[in-house]
Amino acid sequence: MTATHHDVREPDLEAVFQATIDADQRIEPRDWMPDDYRRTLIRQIAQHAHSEIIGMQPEGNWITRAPSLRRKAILLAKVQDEAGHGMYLYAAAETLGVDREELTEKLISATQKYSSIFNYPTPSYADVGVIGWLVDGAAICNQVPLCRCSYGPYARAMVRICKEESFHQRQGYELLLAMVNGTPEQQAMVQESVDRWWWPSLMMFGPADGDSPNTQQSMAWNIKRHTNDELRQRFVDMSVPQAEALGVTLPDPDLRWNPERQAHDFGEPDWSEFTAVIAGSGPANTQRLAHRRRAHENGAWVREAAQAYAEKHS
Ligand code: BYC
Repeated sequence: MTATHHDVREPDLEAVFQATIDADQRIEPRDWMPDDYRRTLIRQIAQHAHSEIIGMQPEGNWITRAPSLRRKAILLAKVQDEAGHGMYLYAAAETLGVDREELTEKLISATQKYSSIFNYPTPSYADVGVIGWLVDGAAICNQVPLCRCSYGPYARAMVRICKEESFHQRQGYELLLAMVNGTPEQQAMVQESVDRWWWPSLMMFGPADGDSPNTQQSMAWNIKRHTNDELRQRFVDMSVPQAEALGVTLPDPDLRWNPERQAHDFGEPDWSEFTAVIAGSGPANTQRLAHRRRAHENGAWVREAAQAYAEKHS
């Protein structure tokens, strides 16, 4: 049998890929990459994009009921940023050879995941502040290291996203500061909301390291730079002084400073809840996907018109 050009070149290409990773440099769309590297990135970037799009819903719930014009303008801007983040991320995924249409189909048919956190309801206006503080805070912890991800288009998208996420976190914290300095009812609303969001925020970092099938390989490829547990610890350590400044209690009786480790010890999230939520039976999974599906169907005429316009002008 004669070796094809492809067979001869493959070991060289793989060596070039590995040398690029070893030198901590970037892989770009036209570079050769192993199939599993491509698959892992498509999986993670698609999930990330879907999370941004589904993540518009919990807070979007409050746009029409924000208590002032100022709060409404801030919230509108934040939710629009999330749509933008979804777009940057779908565009990054498209450089790997998938298209957005196909990814959207996978989202609305529930064959690709999105973050567990967006399957919880937002019954209280304090949730807008707590999502900004804790959920966007956790997102920043997780996403800042992704700015150094080995895949160029993803890393570059993350730089912009992280800048905007910092604004999101500040707006949440500023809202909470106003509420904790308000009436006793407002203070109680903040505490009640923190009680609901603390544990789901810790779950955003994914399963414990021993139960995370993807971490090791993703770290070897410089896609992930830290393990799930490392980032969860960093988030807890960051949140404790912020909770103190707000005068709220984090709902974990095991949370305390450990001087030996120079870090906080904390309790174990309820992993059975996490598993149920990512399997589709969280409190708002059905509602979130139904809403997304409806929005997609209602937007069909816009996509058709845009397509017809593009064809006319091509
Ligand atoms: N929720 O081996 P593991 C945002 C899945 S957007 C659902 O540790 P990996 C924001 C995981 O996918 C927030 N699924 O996986 C937006 C895997 O399943 P598959 C989203 C989860 O990939 C709007 C399995 O469990 N952020 O912040 O190495 C408003 C085993 O896990 C979750 C990102 O997407 C979860 N929480 O690590 C406000 C960041 N955790 O795919 C805020 C980018 C795990 O094998 N993603 N799973 O079926 C990542 O950094 C990583 O993908 C993760 C998981 C750390 C999340």
